Amino acid sequence: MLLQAITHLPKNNFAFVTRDKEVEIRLQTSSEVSRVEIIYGDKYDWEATVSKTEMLILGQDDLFTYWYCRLYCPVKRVTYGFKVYGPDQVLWVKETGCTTEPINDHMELFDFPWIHVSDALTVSDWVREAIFYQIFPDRFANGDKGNDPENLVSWDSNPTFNSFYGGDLQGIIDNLDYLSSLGITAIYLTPIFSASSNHKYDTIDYKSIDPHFGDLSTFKQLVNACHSKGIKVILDAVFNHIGWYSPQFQDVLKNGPKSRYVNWFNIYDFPIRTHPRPNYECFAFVASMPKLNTVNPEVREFLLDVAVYWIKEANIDGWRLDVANEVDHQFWREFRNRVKAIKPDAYIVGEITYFAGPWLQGDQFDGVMNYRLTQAIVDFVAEGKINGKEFTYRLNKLIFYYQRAASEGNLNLLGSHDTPRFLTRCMGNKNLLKLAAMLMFSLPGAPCIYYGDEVGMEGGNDPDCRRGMVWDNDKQDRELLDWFRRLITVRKKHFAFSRGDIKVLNIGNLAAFKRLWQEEEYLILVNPSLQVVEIDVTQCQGQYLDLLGGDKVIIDKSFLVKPQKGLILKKLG
Ligand code: ARE
Ligand code: CA
Repeated sequence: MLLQAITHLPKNNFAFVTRDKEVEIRLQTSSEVSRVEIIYGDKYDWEATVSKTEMLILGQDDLFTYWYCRLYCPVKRVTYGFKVYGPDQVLWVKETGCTTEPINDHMELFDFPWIHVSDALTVSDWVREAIFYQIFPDRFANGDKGNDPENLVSWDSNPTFNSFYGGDLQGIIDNLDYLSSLGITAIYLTPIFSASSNHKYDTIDYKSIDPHFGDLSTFKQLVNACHSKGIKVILDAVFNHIGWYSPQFQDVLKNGPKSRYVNWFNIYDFPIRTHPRPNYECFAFVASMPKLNTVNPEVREFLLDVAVYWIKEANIDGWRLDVANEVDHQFWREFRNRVKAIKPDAYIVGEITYFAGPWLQGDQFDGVMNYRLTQAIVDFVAEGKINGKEFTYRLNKLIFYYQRAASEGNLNLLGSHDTPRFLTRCMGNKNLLKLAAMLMFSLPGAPCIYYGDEVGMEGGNDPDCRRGMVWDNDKQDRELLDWFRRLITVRKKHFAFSRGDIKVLNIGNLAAFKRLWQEEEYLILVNPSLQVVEIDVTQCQGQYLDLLGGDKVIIDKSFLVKPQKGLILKKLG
């Protein structure tokens, strides 16, 4: 048996609180392990409490098998070890190592000392069940010509880095019925505070709405109108850096080392230069975005006040955190405490394109923009760079590396204002976009539609992915819109998709997984390839209802999934 493949440590993604008195324990072994039992008990009452239970397979890939179980622990603590069945031997896995010695007492085992729900990462029901819609305000709808910037370009022209389209908050208010009828329950707006650029990531004043978008009163109207339709609103917190034209950075430019804001930034030397590269810390090497020194208590207080202000003043429902992984963890811990103190179910979602486990332990974010999943779906569905098997492996890893609540609290997306649009990535092949959407709407995590994807908008990298929203019915792909509407309806109607367990299957060269909720069972099969895929039916025989097509489907001795075809099936009986 490959001993070095056996991996476990309490806390983090291997052992975490799921709810009061319950922990989920996971173990990674080599794929040759056929069975694992967990031996567990209360260390203060070992003899009387020690028991044993079978672990289940969460997923498998070419190298590993990922095991899990949930333990109910009435005394809120648990000490445990594993019995691992390999091809040639049975071993006991303890914190002190792997031995052939059975577990006799608790001394050498793993310990989860106390189950504190207050330490757990938990996900609000509204987030897990939400259907998000991302809006880039300058490009969604122009509802007020009176606030238009000078030098507007025409709505259907191709974006450049500096073009303004005139979209605003009133435009969003005017189109809330559209979002409602689509089934949207939350919107995420990229920055709306005063800033010079069209994207507004270079903040001038965090407490005022950019005049091109409206004012405080328009924003309050927007939030109220959303709330009355059951739509939550989250804003973009750009706290890693501030804008060149902010009063703070302007003061530093003017007064140099004597500026009272000099310690708000990390400036290497004076005078300030921007070429060949800025001589101060900034976002990437972007001179117009000087990085804030969030270790400075004054800066922290300034930003935390902003976070609280918009919840109190306008009743927003959460924050998306820009460049979240480049701001210190301590700042985010304070941020969480302050935000949750006034709105416990506020959604805090970080922008992290890499593995985000350290931010998803319960003390910082509720979820992250799940770009790792986006990438897997792009590679598998849009670009065909990986096959079904490799996609399954990546999905397994994502599920195993994150706590369950993190997977459910992540924001799943097919693209954003920073990436090419999905339809463009699949060279306009609408079938592939439909399959990708099927995955997004049936996996754990809140799906987020990037404005216009639902009507077939295209666009390459930034800034091309930020074209004006297509409102003309004749130019919208109504059939695609209907597909999105149906997927949203299915997701909302069946709780399994937002709350159920997931079991990824390796049953052929396609994406296949089950969602399980109470007595209900769903099977999702997605084949973006140009080949017919025959699946191994042993794990999924039965009668199903096709939730999108409405037909009855029988999976019996053999079953074929057609090329570029997907199914969302509900098991009958
Ligand atoms: C734009 C162009 C640049 C150009 C620059 C010129 O994209 O190519 O050089 O303009 O001024 C905002 C604007 C952008 C603008 C940028 C800088 O929206 O249009 O750039 O400011 O002025 C990484 C970070 C991630 C970050 C992306 C952009 O990890 O945090 O880069 N995303 C946020 C926002 C952006 C925003 C900023 C940060 C800055 O969502 O919209 O940009 O506030 C791979 C990498 C990631 C990388 C990602 C890029 O996945 O692994 O690390 O993300 O690509 O999408
Ligand atoms: Ca306008």
